[in-house]
Amino acid sequence: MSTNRGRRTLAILKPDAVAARKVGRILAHLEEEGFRILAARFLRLSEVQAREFYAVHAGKPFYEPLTRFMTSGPVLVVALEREDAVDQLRRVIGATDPKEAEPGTIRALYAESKERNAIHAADSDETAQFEIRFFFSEKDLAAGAYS
Ligand code: FUP
Repeated sequence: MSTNRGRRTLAILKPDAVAARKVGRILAHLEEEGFRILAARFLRLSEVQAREFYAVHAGKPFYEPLTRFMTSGPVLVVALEREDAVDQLRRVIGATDPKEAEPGTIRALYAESKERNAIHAADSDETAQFEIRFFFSEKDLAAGAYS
């Protein structure tokens, strides 16, 4: 299983976090929580990419503003590895709305609002597989393997 089910997940540091120069702090936070960076890409999502990436939300009232926001500036896409990666990353980022996020979580610390909430994280192993492959090739991931 080449994407190493269970041990890998995907995060996107969103345009608000990049614009506010929080990238270094967020990556440090992730590393301190035991995640290793397997692969990273700094890019600007096209509208087509954003719509496909968030296709699960198509038709919801926040879909258009969400895809507009996600294409509004550069993002840092990161493939991460640690034990129980998906659940652990969800814990570390906190609730969608930073007002409801546990103190000390990335969204509580760095997000501006529910709409501009600093970081995306895959929400299941299946989604993580899809999202990692959306951005990274097998070669990209192999390059980040330490052992
Ligand atoms: P999360 O998994 O916490 O990122 O949240 P969702 O998958 O429910 O939503 C994806 C993104 O859509 C959120 F990060 C922000 C945006 N969103 C809104 O703008 N308004 C909402 O009411 C819900 C989500």
